[in-house]
Amino acid sequence: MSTAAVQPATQGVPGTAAAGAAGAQEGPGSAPGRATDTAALEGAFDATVAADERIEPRDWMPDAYRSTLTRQMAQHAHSEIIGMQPEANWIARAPSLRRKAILMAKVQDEAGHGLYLYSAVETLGTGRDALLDKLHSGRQKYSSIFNYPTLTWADVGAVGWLVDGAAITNQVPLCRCSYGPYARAMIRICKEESFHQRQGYELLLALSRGTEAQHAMAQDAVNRWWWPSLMMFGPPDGESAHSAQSMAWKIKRHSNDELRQRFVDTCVPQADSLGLGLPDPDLVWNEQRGHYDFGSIDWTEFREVLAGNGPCNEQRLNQRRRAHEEGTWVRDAAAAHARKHSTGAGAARQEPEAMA
Ligand code: BYC
Repeated sequence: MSTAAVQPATQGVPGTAAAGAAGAQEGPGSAPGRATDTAALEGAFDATVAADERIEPRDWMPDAYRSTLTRQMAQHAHSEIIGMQPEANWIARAPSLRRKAILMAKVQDEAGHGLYLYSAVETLGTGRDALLDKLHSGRQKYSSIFNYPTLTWADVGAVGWLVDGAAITNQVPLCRCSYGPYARAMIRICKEESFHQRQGYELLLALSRGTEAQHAMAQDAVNRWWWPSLMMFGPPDGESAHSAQSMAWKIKRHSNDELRQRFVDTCVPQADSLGLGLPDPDLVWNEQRGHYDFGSIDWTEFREVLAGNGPCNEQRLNQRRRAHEEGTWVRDAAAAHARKHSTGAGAARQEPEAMA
């Protein structure tokens, strides 16, 4: 999609809920008329959200809704793209052709997820160049999890099982997000994430049932990835700046702590089946709550990673900037090709038709 073609769509268009409300305008330009217009637009927006229908790009939406979505979706897109790096680290060293083919497909899927999401953010009026600029200059975040290193082959399994597992837990509810393009992108992404999670689980199972050294390697990877995976869900509810409003707008359907608990409850029996332990002595079933209790998360570590001081923050951003620079010729070539087809050869081909 051309970034230049995308403008913030702040006006309702015919056939949408917000446009219906805009149709109820009073005298154009008059102050009381403007106030009524805004109230009607807000009413239509609120009604759409309350009815569990989708807000679409050309519908009127509050500025804060637009900027919250732009922030979350952009950071989600950045996470997918940066998230290619830790696993790509192992493509050339995968232990078999089968494992290499699977890992390449997974990393390519992540590039695809980033692209669906960047396209979805563009429908809110911010172009891809501006989004990438914010990532490269550190003004927008990406998921904390990708600032940890993949030290052994077993880490590829742990990332698939735990990181993709956490991502699915977070993203399945996003398929019902109130913003249509995000919800639709998430449906497709979640299908692919399920494959990713299963490949990680299957890889870890093979190692766990392998030699003693392979089992130990799998356990070590799970020990290192468990706590950072729990941090993926964001700060505790009491410290989550955006949750309350995002839930009221039905962007988020569950709080950070609810999803974290759901993830823990899912993982414990899976770890048992894998024959691997989880590195938390406080992990215990609580009959009364109907959930597992778990130990406290090191939020100082989380904040440090967000502040840029994780083990790989610098490496990840430098690699991303380098990849962007090295891809300049590809973007230039694609733009030249698009220009040629909109003005030159393409236009010439259309002439006879136009004359007919
Ligand atoms: N890492 O008020 P809160 C994948 C920030 S990739 C970094 O709770 P919110 C995969 C948060 O942004 C999947 N930052 O925020 C790819 C906010 O800061 P700003 C990635 C975090 O938005 C490749 C501040 O902390 N998934 O699956 O209501 C290979 C306060 O937080 C994190 C998504 O992006 C974090 N973990 O809730 C394998 C899902 N947590 O923006 C796998 C979509 C919080 O004000 N995103 N922050 O500067 C979401 O669901 C929500 O944005 C979050 C946070 C749950 C992450």
